[in-house]
Amino acid sequence: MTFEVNFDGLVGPTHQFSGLSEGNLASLASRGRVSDPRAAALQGLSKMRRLMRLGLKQAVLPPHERPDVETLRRLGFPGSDAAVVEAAARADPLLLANASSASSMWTANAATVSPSADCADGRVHLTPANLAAKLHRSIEAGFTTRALRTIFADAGRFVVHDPVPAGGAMGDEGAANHMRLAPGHDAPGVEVFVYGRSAFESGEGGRRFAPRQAKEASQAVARLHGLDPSRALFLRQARAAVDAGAFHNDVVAVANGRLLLAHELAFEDGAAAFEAIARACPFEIGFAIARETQVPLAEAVASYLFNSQLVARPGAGGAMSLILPENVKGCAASLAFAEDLAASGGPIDELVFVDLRESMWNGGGPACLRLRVPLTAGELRALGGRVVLDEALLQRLEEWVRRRYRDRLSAADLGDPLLLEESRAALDELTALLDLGSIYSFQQR
Ligand code: SUG
Repeated sequence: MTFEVNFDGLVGPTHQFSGLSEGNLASLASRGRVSDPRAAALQGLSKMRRLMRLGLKQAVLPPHERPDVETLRRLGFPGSDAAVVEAAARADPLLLANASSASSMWTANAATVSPSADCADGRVHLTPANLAAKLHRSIEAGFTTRALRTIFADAGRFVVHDPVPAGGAMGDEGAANHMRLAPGHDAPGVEVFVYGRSAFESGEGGRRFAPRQAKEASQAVARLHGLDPSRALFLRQARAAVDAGAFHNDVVAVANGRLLLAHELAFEDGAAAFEAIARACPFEIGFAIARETQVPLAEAVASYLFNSQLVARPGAGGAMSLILPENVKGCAASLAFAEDLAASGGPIDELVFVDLRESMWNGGGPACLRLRVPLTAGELRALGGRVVLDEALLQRLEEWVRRRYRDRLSAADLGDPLLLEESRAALDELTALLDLGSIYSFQQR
């Protein structure tokens, strides 16, 4: 028995809107908006409950400590922790915003995961993303590696690699640019890596936005995981998609089992890319492709239609649910496409809408918030900590959020040393709830 376990990122107490992600239209449009971290965290937990009620295994990854005092120290702000935060707020509020982002909630960017069925040594391989393209995200790699090594600690079953080297244009954005097609979670699959460009190419003038994922980083991950080269495919993201705001491939495509759901303009090679995927799969697969005439790319990016979670409900004979953001309801063409899909007699027979507005305003939909990890029953039992949710733990987490999180945060609040204190107190309590030990640096001093 193999399960799809979704590891969602718990939204951290400093969730806010600083417009940090060039190329991510929602992030830029939300700059300066007042955030509600408490609502953001509860919206995330509510999505987790929906997935659990569909019969899926649901787990969490802990938020990172923010503001990240260690990073601010490396940037030259001295003194006590409170002094560091205050000095950064005075000298460079944008740097402080970068060091305060709660972006670790988007765990589709935490790592790339290959299940044991795909890997030469029969273990589950995880490579934390270096997230080199954005300062506020690049500082996630260290703690993500630590958290994954705490949870996937059993070396007989799991390998957590180091992130691939950053620098130059060697960006790796993790599972958001990775899809897996397979006859089942337990069967060997075909892993599709989607990159924006080579790290070493030049002559990229005229682009609106720079792509984040390097081909060489994707290839390194496939090598590290010991994938069969005949079952790993590397496809280039369409420049038109990146320029339209698809900063990750999961904004325009999602796969599950034998089904790929995508926009026709997702890949640079157009129809040839879909043919290459079909050829690479030694099993039958189905495509649900939205044509530009049906759902224009700009609308797909605005609705986040393809940033849905596509999941097979356990015990439902392969029937799948599509977990969509509420935004889709406001976009007629996207909604019609999804409704047609669910009525077509294909594997998707249910649409589930979730309200994730706080995350969505930063460009994070249902699929961004989760890292999919297919695990056998034995692997599931071997996880460290207490991160797989049941209703009781979910309720404890909701109660913790209600008690510990602010419901209002603006840029000016980030310089408040009390926010750092409150966040640490919240995270300290969380490590006990999740039985993670003292994983945060502030707990180790
Ligand atoms: O990296 N937004 C994230 C959203 C990540 C979405 N993930 C996937 N598509 N898988 C990003 O652009 C915005 C933060 C800010 O602007 O404050 C941000 O980082």
